[in-house]
Amino acid sequence: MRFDATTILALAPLVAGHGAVVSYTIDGTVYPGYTGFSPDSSPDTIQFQWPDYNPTLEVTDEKMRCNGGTSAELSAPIAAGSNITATWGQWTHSQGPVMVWMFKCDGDFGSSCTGEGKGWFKIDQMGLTSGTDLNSNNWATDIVVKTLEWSSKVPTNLAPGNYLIRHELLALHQANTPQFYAECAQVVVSGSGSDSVPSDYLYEIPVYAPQDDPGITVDIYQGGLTSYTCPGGEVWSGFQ
Ligand SMILES: *[C@@H]1O[C@H](CO)[C@@H](O)[C@H](O)[C@H]1NC(C)=O
Ligand SMILES: [Cu+2]
Repeated sequence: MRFDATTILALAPLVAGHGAVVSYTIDGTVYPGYTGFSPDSSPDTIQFQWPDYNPTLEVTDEKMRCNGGTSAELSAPIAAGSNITATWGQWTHSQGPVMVWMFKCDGDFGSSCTGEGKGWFKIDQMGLTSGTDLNSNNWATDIVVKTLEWSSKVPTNLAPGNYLIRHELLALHQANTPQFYAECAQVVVSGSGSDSVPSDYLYEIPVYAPQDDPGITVDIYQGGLTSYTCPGGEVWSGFQ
């Protein structure tokens, strides 16, 4: 294929503006993620493959769960109580929350653990980082703009087992046009914890909140708003 201007224009939507998690760091070890756009030559990773890093716009879209990926070949060990740091290849939107979710597999990874069912729970989230002004850069996603990273603690008392971990950025820079970006990876949690999450804190993805949830359909420019609540509930306070 000849690379002419038309080809470049056709590829441009894939590389402009948005972003995806491209690696994970756990206890100093870097686990490369899916590199995208080259499935045939991509090495095995702990991350679900994804077809593009365009935004997901509707809460009911299947891509909400893991950006279209279904499973990965590898998994990474993590001790309960350790942090996992996700790294994005690029990210440019400074308004919106970061939410990190996990899902306990019944057994093995692969086709028996695709994240279907009411099993997703949050381990970490942040909306505004400070102040009360939604029309500002005081948002968790601005930390990702500046560092291309987000670090989260896997709860110390989380029961050991195979888990999916899902990093979600929700970009709110276009009024009433939310953009979701989510990727998933496979981790094996070790430890002696016994916490399983109360069912009130478990969600199905999709759909963890209605499209008209005020945390999703919000005009950050309208004025008068002084607080922001992430959609999909709180991190369970019983976690340690
Ligand atoms: C570990 O993750 C927590 C959030 O769960 C964060 O507050 C803390 O800063 C992280 N620690 C490091 C060393 O990144
Ligand atoms: Cu974008």
